[in-house]
Amino acid sequence: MSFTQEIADAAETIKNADSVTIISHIDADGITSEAVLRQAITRRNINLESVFVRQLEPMTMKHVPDNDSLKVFIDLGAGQQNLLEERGLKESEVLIIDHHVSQDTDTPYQQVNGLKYGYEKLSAAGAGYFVARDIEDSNIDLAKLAVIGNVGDMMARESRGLIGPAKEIADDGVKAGNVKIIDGDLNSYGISTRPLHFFLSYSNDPFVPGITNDAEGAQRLVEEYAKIPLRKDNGKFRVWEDLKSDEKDRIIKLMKYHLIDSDEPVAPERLIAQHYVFPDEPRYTPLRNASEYATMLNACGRWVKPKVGSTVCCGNKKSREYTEACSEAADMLRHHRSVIREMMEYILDTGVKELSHLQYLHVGDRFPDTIVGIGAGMALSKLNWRLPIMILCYLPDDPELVKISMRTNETMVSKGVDLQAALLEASEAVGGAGGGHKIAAGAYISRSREAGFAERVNEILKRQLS
Ligand SMILES: [Mn+2]
Repeated sequence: MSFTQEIADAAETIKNADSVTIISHIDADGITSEAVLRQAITRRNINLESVFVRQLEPMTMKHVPDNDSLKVFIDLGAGQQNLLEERGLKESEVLIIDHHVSQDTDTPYQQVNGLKYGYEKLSAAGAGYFVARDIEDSNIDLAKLAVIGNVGDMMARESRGLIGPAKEIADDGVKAGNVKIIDGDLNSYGISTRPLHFFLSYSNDPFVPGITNDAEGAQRLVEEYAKIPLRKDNGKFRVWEDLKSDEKDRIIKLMKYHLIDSDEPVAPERLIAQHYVFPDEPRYTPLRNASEYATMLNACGRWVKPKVGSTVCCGNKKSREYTEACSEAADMLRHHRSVIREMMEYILDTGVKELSHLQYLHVGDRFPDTIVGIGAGMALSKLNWRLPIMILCYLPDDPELVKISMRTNETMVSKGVDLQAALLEASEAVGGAGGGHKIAAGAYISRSREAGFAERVNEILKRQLS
């Protein structure tokens, strides 16, 4: 079996189905996965129903309908095949499209998963896109959504651009005309919406002395040193996307000079990344580029309205439904940001506890567990970046569990920090479960095993850095 064969078989399975149920995850990758498949399936006039779940577990399995439709599990399912078996789902009624580690079960469910072919930087939306493209060549317009899913799942993060099959998808988007790849751009978030000086001052990985967390410093760099106007003719602040390429180059060059003042050497290439812009979306909105679009979808998911995100993704732009979904998604994004900011301020005001290789704080049940990881990442940019941050919180719907979220940065990853490995080891040792990426990871452990957990993780980080 090859990945190409898995994709072709999956396309065949879908084409032969009378009706399909998509079961997907509520984050940016899951929402774009659903939107890609939804369009590929409805374009063939196959009946379709979609279900979103926070995670696939015994409690949420009940949302999977009991009918004779083909159940397509996407962005989840590979690691929960025992649940599908327990539910009595037959091999013939299941298709899994996933990028998580697959579980061995007696029933050989049909699966598309790039992981076993070494494609670690391909998200579920990416795999789903290949299936959609196999169903019909004209589905290459859906590549744009898969780019958002890949970027949302941090597939571009380590290499500062999409690679391998995920890059092929971005190239399809260029062919389709709704994706523009911008090379050699600044590795920072908010190219379409953030006022220029804030955009630069939020840039924190790598930390740029005199610019990161210093909006005035960033403003001086733009106006005084680069001699670039901060505002447009109408008086509004410019955004990064407004800049001409020679203006961008001047700023990047100056940022590189600032890096010389770093406490320790930072490779200047770390400032550079590839961006994915969508020319068919309005300027100055989060819809305009992959990473801001992904944040908006994550906001929809985290405030439990994944279907609003999906409606935006499917982009029937003339419909009232679409317009309403866009404004609802924008509201969720605003709310999302304000709660995250509140949480970051709480972390900074309360103060973290520092261990030799870790800083941590328990926020109890003050904030929704779904945003704790992001708040941790933002707080880290204002704290000692050398110490990975760990935030513990309680879950509103499960009094037995503690959720752990960890964040670090590229510099620490390049020194050997691997949060996924650390949390996997530490949580398994206390009967919990963890996963994620080197730079960002999460875990669930029992409340009864909470004491001493930070010290346990600290020891592992110490070992990773030795
Ligand atoms: Mn995913």
